[in-house]
Formats: sequence, C-alpha cells, structure tokens
Amino acid sequence: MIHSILILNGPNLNLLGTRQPEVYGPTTLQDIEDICTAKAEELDVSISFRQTNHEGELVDALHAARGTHAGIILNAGAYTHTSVALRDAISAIMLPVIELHISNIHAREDFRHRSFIAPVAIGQICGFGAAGYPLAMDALMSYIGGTPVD
Ligand code: CA2
Repeated sequence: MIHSILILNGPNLNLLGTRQPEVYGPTTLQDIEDICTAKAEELDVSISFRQTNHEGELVDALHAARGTHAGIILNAGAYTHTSVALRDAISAIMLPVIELHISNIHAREDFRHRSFIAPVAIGQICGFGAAGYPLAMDALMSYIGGTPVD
C-alpha cells in the first residue's frame, strides 16, 4: 500500500521569493513546502518534497517514485518546454503526474506555451501562484481516489 505523493521541483525554483516577485510572487520554496506539509496533514497523506536544478536528477527521481509514491506533482520549470527525457520518464513510470506552474505559462512568452509534459500528464495547473500546489494535491488525491493504492 502506498499513501505518499512526490512533489518535485525543477531548475531555479530554489530562487523563489528572492527575485522576480512580480512574476512568481513573494513566496519562497520553503514556504511552499510548509503549505504542502499542512495540506498533507489535512488530506492524511505523506509527501516527499524535492527540488533539483539538474535534468538527470529529475529523471532519476521520477524513476525512483515507482513503488514509493502513488502520484507526482511536477513543476519541471524551464525543462517543461525542452525536455523529451522528462516526458519519456513520465511515460515510462506509469504513475499519475500533475504538471504544475506557479505562473500562467500560456499568458507569457510563446516558448512557454509549449509543454513536452502536458500530453503525458493527467492534467495541468498553472497561474495560481503558490496556491497551485495544494490545489494540485487535492486534484491528485481525488484522481487516485483518496485512499491508499497498491
Ligand atoms: O511558473 C512556473 O512555475 C515555471 O515552471 C517557472 C519556471 C519557468 O521556466 C516556467 O516557464 C514556468 C522558472 C522558475 C524560475 O524561478 C525563479 C524564481 C525567482 C527568480 C528567478 C527564477
């Protein structure tokens, strides 16, 4: 039985709250982890919250999620718009993945409109700032069924 979700954050998200608050808001990644921890208690699920700037480490974390987590919330940062490797990893692990962005990528530069991840994700949440994370947790638990999965 697995009753845990992985919340995986990609490149530069460690800088949240320190620069470009007009785009990404004032919230730090630690604040977001705290929000997710509180939400996890409400949902009675455990979480693993990670950030890495390295594409291969994101691929490794996706692979390692099999057998450990029931689903994944992925803010892949800029790799969203470039990475066939992340897309292939998501396809391979056969776990539900929600694509998450703090900003509304569709209202920004053209190159951010294309997501390699969207076609292999169960859905996408973007544009709601840090509040997108607990929204994604609700959506993922609702998708999984709100109960532990095998
Ligand atoms: O809106 C999002 O969550 C993004 O995934 C953030 C990525 C961006 O490349 C995506 O298009 C959308 C960038 C994260 C960079 O975060 C920073 C935070 C503070 C200062 C500089 C960058």
